[in-house]
Amino acid sequence: MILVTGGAGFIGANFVLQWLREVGEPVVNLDKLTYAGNLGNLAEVVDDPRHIFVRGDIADHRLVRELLGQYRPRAVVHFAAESHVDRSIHGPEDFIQTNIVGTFRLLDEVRAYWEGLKGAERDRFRFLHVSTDEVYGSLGPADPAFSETTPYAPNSPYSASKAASDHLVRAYHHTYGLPTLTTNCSNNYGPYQFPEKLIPLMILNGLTGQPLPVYGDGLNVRDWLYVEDHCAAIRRVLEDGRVGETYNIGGECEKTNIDVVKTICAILDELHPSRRPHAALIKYVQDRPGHDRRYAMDTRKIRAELGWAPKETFETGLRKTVDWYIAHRDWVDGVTTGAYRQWIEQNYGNR
Ligand code: NAD
Ligand code: TDX
Repeated sequence: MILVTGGAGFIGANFVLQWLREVGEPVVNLDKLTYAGNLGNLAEVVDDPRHIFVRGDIADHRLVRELLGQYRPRAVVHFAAESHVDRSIHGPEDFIQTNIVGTFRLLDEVRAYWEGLKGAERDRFRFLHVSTDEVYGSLGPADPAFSETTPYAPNSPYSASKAASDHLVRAYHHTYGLPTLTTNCSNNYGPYQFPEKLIPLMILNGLTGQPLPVYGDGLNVRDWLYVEDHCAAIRRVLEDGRVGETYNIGGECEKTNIDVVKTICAILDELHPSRRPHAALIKYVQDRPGHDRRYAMDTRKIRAELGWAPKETFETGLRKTVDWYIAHRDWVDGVTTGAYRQWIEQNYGNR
């Protein structure tokens, strides 16, 4: 049994689905179902007895203690977070509460649980913390990619809150010996991503003929990774990563935002032709405050130590993603009309 937090979100849900398909070990999935959590992401496993869903907050000491005591997981994989940079600029409070206070409370309960384990159970226990490349700050055009020893320099309330959570995880290892692992990953894309993030927003706006808002000059650079490749990397780190270490994960696939948007437009022109080319919808808009210019990940450590490498290229992954959004109109409608939210409140509102 493993305990996953945030497993109804984009990456967490992809992880749970891949885990049940390829590993098969049961999962307890603790998720608060914020606006970003969607049980529709887990429809495939709704009747699967290996998946136990619990609606709740990682900051709820008592609930976390109960779940650890009841299910006795051999590992905790921690995805739960507020994840959107723009939201963190407009309202940082939730980011501090979940990403910092929530991670702290979770760590504290996990520490007490781990300290109570004995022998082999205690030796094999792991706490894996899922984090981001944004903690390292912003690169200039000629700077080398971020490595695991790049100093932290977060620039947004989101990245500052993730950096704080990374430091807490580090401290729990160094101070209490908790067997932690931290992964820092670049920008993900793929199925089930909430359409506030660049790629699904552009796909859905393109499909419905709405403007494609590109921030600033469109030349900010991100390093893109298909979500299934990220999930596979997390599994490798969980199984064979060295305790106390951090591992950078990324596609080594740097693209300017405008390139990404134009590539999406070209795929849409082919798969969903319209009267005018989709690129005519591109609209340059006001820049994000404090917008980091460039992220790039040096992934030599995970490749050399754990033999991980991405399977998808940007071209194959992006095409699959556009296909997925076109083929899953029900999911898209649920997310865009708020129907899934109503369903969650009806089914989970009182728990
Ligand atoms: P997401 O916003 O899609 O999902 C977050 C999930 O966490 C949601 O299901 C939400 O309901 C849940 N959650 C939020 N607050 C909670 C709380 N207090 N208690 C329990 N559950 C809570 O995020 P994502 O894009 O899937 O990101 C998952 C993790 O990966 C995050 O930690 C994020 O920082 C990290 N990450 C994301 C990316 C990316 O490109 N999306 C890249 C690198 C790292
Ligand atoms: O409408 C848009 N127009 C635009 O130009 C949006 C939503 C974004 N952008 C730009 C901003 C970024 O340079 O596209 C780039 C990607 O933006 P986001 O999808 O918001 O991602 P980013 O800010 O890079 O952060 C993401 O990657 C790292 C995730 O949201 C984080 O959770 C993760 O840690």
